[in-house]
Amino acid sequence: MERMRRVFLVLLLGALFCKEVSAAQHVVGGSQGWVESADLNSWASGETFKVGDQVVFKYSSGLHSVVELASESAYKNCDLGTSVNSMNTGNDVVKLVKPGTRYFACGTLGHCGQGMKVKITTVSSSAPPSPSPSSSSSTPSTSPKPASTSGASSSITPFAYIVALLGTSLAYVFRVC
Ligand SMILES: [Cu+2]
Repeated sequence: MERMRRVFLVLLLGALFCKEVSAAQHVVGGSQGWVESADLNSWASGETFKVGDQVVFKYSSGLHSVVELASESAYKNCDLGTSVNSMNTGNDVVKLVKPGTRYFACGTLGHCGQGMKVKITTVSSSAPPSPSPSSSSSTPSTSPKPASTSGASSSITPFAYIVALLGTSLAYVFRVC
């Protein structure tokens, strides 16, 4: 029973991890949101944007907006005339569909010049942060913790078998998502 529970827990954690790896949501500015006072540069440099992730702009609709700019120079100069897209719902979701850099600024007069802009560089999602990309090395990486917490040493062999099975299924899960 105890063993089944552990297996279930690991699978559950695997599924949660899988979900996080496959699509993360990045709220621009963190808890502050899309506002002039947020340090958006620092926020962006602390995030890793991957293909499939979403960027969410949260703000008071009417006070701000989101304008996507076409180029680095437009971004630098706050040239809002080059906008390729604009949003103003206050909860705008942008999906990152391919690697590359995208430029966003606030459309309210003067806000971009005050620093209300952010550059999002998306990287390919083909390299997950998992330390074990191959299924053969994923088995030992998942086994030490459960094996060491197992009380009876006589149960290690069947338990190792379960862990091996688990490793394989986890590898399968990761490949699927
Ligand atoms: Cu603004």
